Amino acid sequence: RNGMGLRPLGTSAAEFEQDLLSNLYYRRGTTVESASTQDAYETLALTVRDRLAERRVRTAAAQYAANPRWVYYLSAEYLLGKQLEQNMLYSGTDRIARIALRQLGLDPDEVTALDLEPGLGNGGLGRLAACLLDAMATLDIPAVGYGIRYDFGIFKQDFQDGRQIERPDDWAFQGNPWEFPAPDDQQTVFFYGHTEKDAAGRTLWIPGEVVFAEPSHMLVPGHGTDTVNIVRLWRARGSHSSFDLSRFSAGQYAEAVDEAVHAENISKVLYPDDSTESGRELRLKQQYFLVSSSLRDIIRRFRLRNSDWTDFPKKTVIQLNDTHPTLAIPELMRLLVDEEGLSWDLAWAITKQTFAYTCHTLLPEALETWPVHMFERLLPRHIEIVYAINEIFLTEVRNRFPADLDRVRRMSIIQEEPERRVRMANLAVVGTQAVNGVAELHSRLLADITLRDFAELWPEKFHNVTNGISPRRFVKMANPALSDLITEGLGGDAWITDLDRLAGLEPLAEDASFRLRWREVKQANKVRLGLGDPASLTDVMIKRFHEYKRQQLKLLHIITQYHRIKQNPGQTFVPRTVLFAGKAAPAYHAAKHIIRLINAVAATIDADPAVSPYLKVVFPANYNVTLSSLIIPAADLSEQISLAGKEASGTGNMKLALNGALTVGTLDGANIEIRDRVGADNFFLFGLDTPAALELRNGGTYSPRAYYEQDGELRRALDAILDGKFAGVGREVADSLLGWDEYLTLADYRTYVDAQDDVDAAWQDTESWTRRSILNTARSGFFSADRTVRDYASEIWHVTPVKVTR
Ligand code: 26Q
Repeated sequence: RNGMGLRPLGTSAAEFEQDLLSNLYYRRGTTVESASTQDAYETLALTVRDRLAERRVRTAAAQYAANPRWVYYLSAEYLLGKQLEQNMLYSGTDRIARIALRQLGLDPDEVTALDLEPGLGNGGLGRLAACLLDAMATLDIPAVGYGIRYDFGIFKQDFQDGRQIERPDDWAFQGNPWEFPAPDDQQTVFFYGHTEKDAAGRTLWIPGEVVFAEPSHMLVPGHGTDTVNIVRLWRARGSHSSFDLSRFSAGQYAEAVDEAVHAENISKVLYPDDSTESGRELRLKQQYFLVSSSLRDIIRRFRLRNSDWTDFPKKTVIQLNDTHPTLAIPELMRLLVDEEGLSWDLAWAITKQTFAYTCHTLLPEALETWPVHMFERLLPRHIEIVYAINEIFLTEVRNRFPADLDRVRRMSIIQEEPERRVRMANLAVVGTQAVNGVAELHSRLLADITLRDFAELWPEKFHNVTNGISPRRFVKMANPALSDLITEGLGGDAWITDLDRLAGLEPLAEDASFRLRWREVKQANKVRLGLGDPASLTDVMIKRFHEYKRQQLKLLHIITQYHRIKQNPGQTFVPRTVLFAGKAAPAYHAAKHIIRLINAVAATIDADPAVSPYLKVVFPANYNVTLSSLIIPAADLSEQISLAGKEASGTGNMKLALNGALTVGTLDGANIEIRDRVGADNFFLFGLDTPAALELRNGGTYSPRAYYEQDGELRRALDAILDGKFAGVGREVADSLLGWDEYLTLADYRTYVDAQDDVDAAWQDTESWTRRSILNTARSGFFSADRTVRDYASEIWHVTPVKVTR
């Protein structure tokens, strides 16, 4: 019996089978004979989930007893990936579950196929949040993730005539067996209204709308440890008072619930924007909804073991995942000053010590700002607090830099021209004890350019924490065949939680029989993926569509290769399968034109028997964590070709290198750190570096026409598009490249094509390519999210693990 006095759940297939039957009967109310596949799936999920419940209970008890410093990760997005396979792996039930299902006459693959991916994020930032939660649990760090339980996640992508179309992602329509509702911890969130001063001079916020925040959580198990943390997701519910009884009594039944329905819109849908576009009030409402409910929950948890507010920062660090949760700063001030009666100065000291901010961009247009008129209408008390913070802050700036009015204007939390807006990044820097970028180059550019004024004022506040990825999700689970080979090569599987051990593979790069097996695994992964000839070089570009990422540059290379093949009949070429995957924000027209052109080029090549033996372009729809896990293990070549100085870090680059792909890339984001580690010989470098790109861009001398006129192959590629050779599609793309192209695509074209020629040459030496592939894996252990979390823990959070014992 365990500590709860319960019979421990069995670890044999027979016991698992019994539990399946029992859960099917008592929790689904059915039997094997009449169960649908959905019944079987839900029951399997519950049975697996139960195997983590006891660990969760012990984790909560151990963490409570330790009263430690907690990490609270606030993020508007989480891309957790499918839960079933992960929870089977982490609970060690993968094998017995499959046996038990078969015993009951069920097909395990058919049942597990019903597991859906919660797409509660857009891309890199959301997946990073999930990888960090995984690593925190694996390292026994007491942590809770807070987020929003969107009813509709990131849209589903389809193609119609090569065009992206979007469909809603009602991922939780059938219910979500991984979720634990926690109605007792419901919170109340206020919006709108006005402020008043009471007799004692204290400010009161009289809100105009009341919304309930209903929490549920999902389990975040650690690997190879008993820790099971949680991610708590909030869902908006109309309050009882939003039920309009007078309308109801007057027979206006639908109108009576208008407000409640309206309130529930807050958590209805994830905004599908990547870096650009903002300004929607509902988005701001989502942000405050997340922040307000999470802070109240954090304070509730603090009070379980503590009573003195000065202890709050000792027991709490709140990491802001980009500026999306930055309203937490004025919200904590409001709670401490207005509701708890603390002095402004004490509240400000506590607040600043509590928060840390991670920035994920360099693009100035991606820095979040909100119109003051919208902000003050929605959050009338918070705007007063922001003004007060700004005043004190600007006084400090004026004292440090007397008579530097321009600096004061630049640093102000309020932008004045052309319209008054709240600058969330400025607020986030002012209200936190640490600011970090997500790769070395990015952190340097933040301090030197984007946030330079702030770094001059507070140099010690600025840090780098290079991103990392979960080796469990992206190696062990995504690539079981390679994982088995690595485990065999290293004589154990300790690498899964100690990724630096991959270095032990280096000598095996010289072992011809190991290389052969390495190739066999890659080959098998290509067969599993089932796109393109497994013997061909699999060249992948998988990421959100954005002009700065430059899918259009890859496309120019493809068209060039197409022309070379057509022009040289009878010559042989290195066969390639180029695989694109990714979504474009629905309103991002330039990105959608690129998608459409890729599909048109793919069709043209497919229809041309002279070319298709050597070149194939595939573009599976609806890229997500699940699809990435199939593609990454099959990749030979990783395309990381953003304009230098634009990609904060990238994390797909790390996943691909760890799975043995070689990178063709620019000196951007974490590419630089990957190249430093895997070695320049094992990385195909090309393109302008950041200083050269800045100079060309800002010098006003970039002339795309000049490249077009000087380079025959480039001219041919662009002319083909302009002449309508690809079903008449894509002229917008060519026009934009030849017009004012922010991303200097044509400037990098020639070095890129040359680098691709080097790739072809390298591919022809199979043994040498395999050696380099192994070295990419062996030398990429640094990019484990475990290392990232250790960096946060020691440099920013100052937290220590709490071991969960029996
Ligand atoms: C903002 C305002 C309104 C609506 C949406 C948004 C919004 C949503 C998502 C803005 C940005 C994002 C996502 C950004 C993102 O994914 N950034 C990536 O973060 C990765 C993890 O650090 C980096 O590796 C990538 O370089 C960076 O682009």
